[in-house]
Amino acid sequence: MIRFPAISRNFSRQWTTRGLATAAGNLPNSRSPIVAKLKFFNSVTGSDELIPTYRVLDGVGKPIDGAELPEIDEKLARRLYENMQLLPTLDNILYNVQRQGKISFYMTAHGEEATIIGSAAALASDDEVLGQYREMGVLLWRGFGLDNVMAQCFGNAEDTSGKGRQMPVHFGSPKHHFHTISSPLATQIPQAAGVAYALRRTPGRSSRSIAACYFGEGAASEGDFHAGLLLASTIPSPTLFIARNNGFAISTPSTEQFYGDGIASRGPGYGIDTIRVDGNDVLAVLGAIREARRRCLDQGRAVLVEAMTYRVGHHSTSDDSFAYRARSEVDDRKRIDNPIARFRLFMESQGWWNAEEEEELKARLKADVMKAFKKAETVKKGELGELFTDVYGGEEPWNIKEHREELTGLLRKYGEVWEPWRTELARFKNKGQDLLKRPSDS
Ligand SMILES: Cc1ncc(C[n+]2csc(CCOP(=O)(O)OP(=O)(O)O)c2C)c(N)n1
Ligand SMILES: [Mg+2]
Repeated sequence: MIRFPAISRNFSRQWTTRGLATAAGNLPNSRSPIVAKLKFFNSVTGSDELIPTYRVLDGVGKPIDGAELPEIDEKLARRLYENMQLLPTLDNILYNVQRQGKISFYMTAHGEEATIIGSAAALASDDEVLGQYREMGVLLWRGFGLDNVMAQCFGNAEDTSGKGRQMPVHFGSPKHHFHTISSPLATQIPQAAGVAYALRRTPGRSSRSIAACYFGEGAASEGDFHAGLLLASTIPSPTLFIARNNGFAISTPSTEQFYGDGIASRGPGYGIDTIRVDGNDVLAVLGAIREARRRCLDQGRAVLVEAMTYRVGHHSTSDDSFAYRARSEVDDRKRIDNPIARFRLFMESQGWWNAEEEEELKARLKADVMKAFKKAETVKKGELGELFTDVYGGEEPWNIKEHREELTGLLRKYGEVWEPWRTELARFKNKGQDLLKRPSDS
């Protein structure tokens, strides 16, 4: 039997009716109906209109006319709100901690709290998550905890993500089904299609778990984006692609990243169910991701969600975004459709929140973050020799051995006698003695 591409499947029902079978002609690889008009198209809506954006709340937290509110009770609403508020609390403190030189790097999620927390809440806690780097909120939602966040950012001996060997915010936690972040953009996209395929083939997880893959609209310019979507579409797997369209890839505005209708327009090209959602409306994100997840499992196929948001913060601590965008634009975006303020107004309208609770929450979150920060600051880095472990499985290769021996030699030469080395070594557990005490390599 000839298998036709998924994109033609809308016609397959009509194919069975005699009249359309003739109208479809005898094309070699498609059931595309035959027309006599010379008509080009450049829109996936079929009406030359932009893909619409699904929204539930207006800018001041009131359900819009005809809005389909996702099922939510007071307890879940509070949890959503507290987690959304935790992100800027952590971001503000860690951003400043980087400025003080205590950690080397940081990335905030300012402006994207609803996209991150709304989607985290819609996933099952053991769905596999492959993030880009701005999705720390998903880990926090799953109970990773502030101490683990701090340990990773400080790269200290308690860092369970990578023993202090990764840049800050490159979290990973098998326990929380959160795959380790890697800096090269978009690598997680084809990996997610593979993870979802593995889930499909794993008894006990098949039809129960999905792979959720986050990426920015900038990363979607990489070839890996197309490879990943094609893979998930042709070798079907429950992969939920979540594009955070926050308007920028560092200094490149989204207007310069694509000419088509955003990222969503690409989904139907791969035969993938797609929706565009207001990423600053946590209820819209919750509803859209829940339905997207249901479809992933129901059909065993990929789904694409494009969340429209705005990166309020600088790209990272290495960036000054006012070099390429106006301060006034950012100030406007902080006010318009602010994801946190908007949801707070909704909560208040339901009688689920008030000014007193707001004050108490902010004070509590700040105290919690400060406590974790102060603790992490005092913990030493792991043993220096850990630098060379876990890189490869099996026997240690010659190049790693050579590096370790070179460092050991330098330690012998400078470790005690040169002040910068003494100071640096004092930050490590055992001050590098683990390397010096190793039995001779040769
Ligand atoms: C393959 C690759 N190219 C370039 C970079 C440098 N880089 C890091 S983040 C970034 C911007 C990504 O933008 P986007 O995907 O929209 O995510 P956002 O930062 O907006 O969340 C770039 C170009 C990289 N890390 N990897
Ligand atoms: Mg972006």
